[in-house]
Formats: sequence, structure tokens, C-alpha cells
Amino acid sequence: MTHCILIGTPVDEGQRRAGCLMGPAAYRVAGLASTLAELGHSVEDRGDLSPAPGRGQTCANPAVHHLPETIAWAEAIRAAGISAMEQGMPIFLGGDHALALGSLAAAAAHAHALGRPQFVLWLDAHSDFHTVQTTQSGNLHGTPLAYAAGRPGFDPFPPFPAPIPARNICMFGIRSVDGAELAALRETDIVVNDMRVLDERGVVAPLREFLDRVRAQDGLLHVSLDVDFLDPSIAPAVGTTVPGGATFREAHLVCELLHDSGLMTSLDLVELNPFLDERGRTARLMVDLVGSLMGRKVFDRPTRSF
Ligand code: 5AB
Ligand code: MN
Ligand code: MN
Ligand code: MN
Repeated sequence: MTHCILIGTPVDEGQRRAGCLMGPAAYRVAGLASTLAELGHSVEDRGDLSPAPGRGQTCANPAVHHLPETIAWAEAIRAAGISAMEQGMPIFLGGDHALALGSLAAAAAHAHALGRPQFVLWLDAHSDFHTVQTTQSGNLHGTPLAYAAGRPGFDPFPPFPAPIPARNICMFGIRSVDGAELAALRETDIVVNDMRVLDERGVVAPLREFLDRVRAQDGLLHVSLDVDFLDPSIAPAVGTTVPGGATFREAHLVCELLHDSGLMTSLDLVELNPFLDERGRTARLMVDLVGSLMGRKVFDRPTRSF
């Protein structure tokens, strides 16, 4: 059983449509803690983080907004994440995806201290591979994976503690990539399982290939679940909907396979905008997916050993 540490991270500055700051409250209302407890896990809710005031950092890209505030969030999340990582499995309740500028740094620092490799599974419609310099929208929720991979162009941010090797990063569900991201991704070994791949191969084989590599290297695995990984027809509460996302069963199957692997060591739940939800259905779906990630199943049956 796992000691789950809930860390509310109501970041809203990484994009322009207000509402993600209500995400942590929506997860609590939707029963995240009781879902985990019913599965036999211990749960510690550390409440919501609040960042220090921004320190006025600037950058050359005029589109970028809320840079100092986002840096302050990243620092607060990194510090809280590192201490949680030592005590259990942090679940970061977003908040927009800019929170991963902190959670990935915490995971990487922790893995580095243990002398073990860090892996990342990025469940998202988007690749989030912009730098502070290349983002055209200026929305920093589109940058965390580039920061974690050690791309240059993050000068105003603290240096990423132990950049994650590209081959340790696996994207799932991708269907919206900007030109600058595509050009940069082509230069890396990141495994991009876009929707075309998942349509052709399903989710099982590509996910097992990745999990086999994590296991073979005794890696730690950070999973970042962006609501827009899901098809908007089942998860409307997100500011950046892209049609053609993961179905209800594909998403649950990904989570079930992750649970069977026993490899996940930290988790982000990001981009939920409860203001856009329909009677809480997206928040409830995200909580149900966490249930699958943490061991809920209909029948116990022998699973393929990883
Ligand atoms: B999300 C876009 N690439 O840079 C940009 O939702 C979208 O965290 C970023 O994945 C989406 O603004 C960021 C067009
Ligand atoms: Mn994202
Ligand atoms: Mn996204
Ligand atoms: Mn989004």
C-alpha cells in the first residue's frame, strides 16, 4: 500500500483562461482522498501551496506573461515535492501544467539523490516542448517538458536539477504540436506516441515497451496526466480541448497497466478547469482514473508480469 501525499497546487498563471486554480478543491469535492483510502492507501492532504511573491524576472520573448509568478510557483512546488517524495508518493493537484516545472524538478532531484534514473510518461494532447523563447502564446504551461529535458532557453528559471534524458521521456496521446516544438522534438530521442500510433497499435504495446525500459533500469516514474489527453466529449473541463483524444476505456487501461507495473512514484493531475465542467463530470472522471492508477479493478486476475 502506498502513502499518498496530496499537494494542492492551484497554479493559474501558466495560461490565460482563469479557473485551474479551482482544480485542487474540485478533486477534493470529487472524493479523491476517500477513493485512495478505500483502496487501502494512507492519505495525507497537505493542503494548497502558495508561492512567494514574484521577483520581477524578465525575458526576451514579449509574449510571455506571468514569468515571475510562474517561477515562484515552480520553486515552491519543487521544494514541497522533494520533501514529499522522501515520505511517500506525491500527487500534485493542479492547477495548470506549469506546475510540472516544479514537480518534474522535484522528481528529478529526488531520483538523482538516490542515484536512479528518472522517467516521465506525458499523457497529453500537447507536447509542452516550448522554451520561454519559442512559445508564441506566451503560456508557460506549454513549456515544462522542454525544461525537464534540459533545453536551453530557461535562463530566468533556476537550472533544472538533473535534466531527464530524452530517451527516458515518453509522450502519449499527442495531437497538437507547434512548429518550433516539432523541430526541437525531431532532434531528440523522445518517444512520441501520437494518436496515430495509438490508433494503429492501441495503448497496450507502446506502454509496455516503455514500462519494460523503466523496469529494466530500475527507474523512478513520474506520470503527468493533462485533462486534455482525454477526448473532450468525456472531459470537457479544460481550456485547451483538442478533438480525437483518448477514450474512456483507453484512459482507464493506461492507468490499469501503470498500476500493474508498480512503477509510478509521483503523479500530476493538471489542467482541470472546474469552471468549464458539466456537473463535476471531468473532476469525477479524473478521480476515477486515479482509482485505476492506484489499484481499483473489477476482478483480480493474473496480470502479465512486467
Ligand atoms: B498544455 C500551445 N502549444 O504553446 C501553446 O495544455 C498549447 O499544458 C499548449 O498541454 C498547451 O500555447 C499546454 C498552442
Ligand atoms: Mn499539458
Ligand atoms: Mn495539453
Ligand atoms: Mn491545456
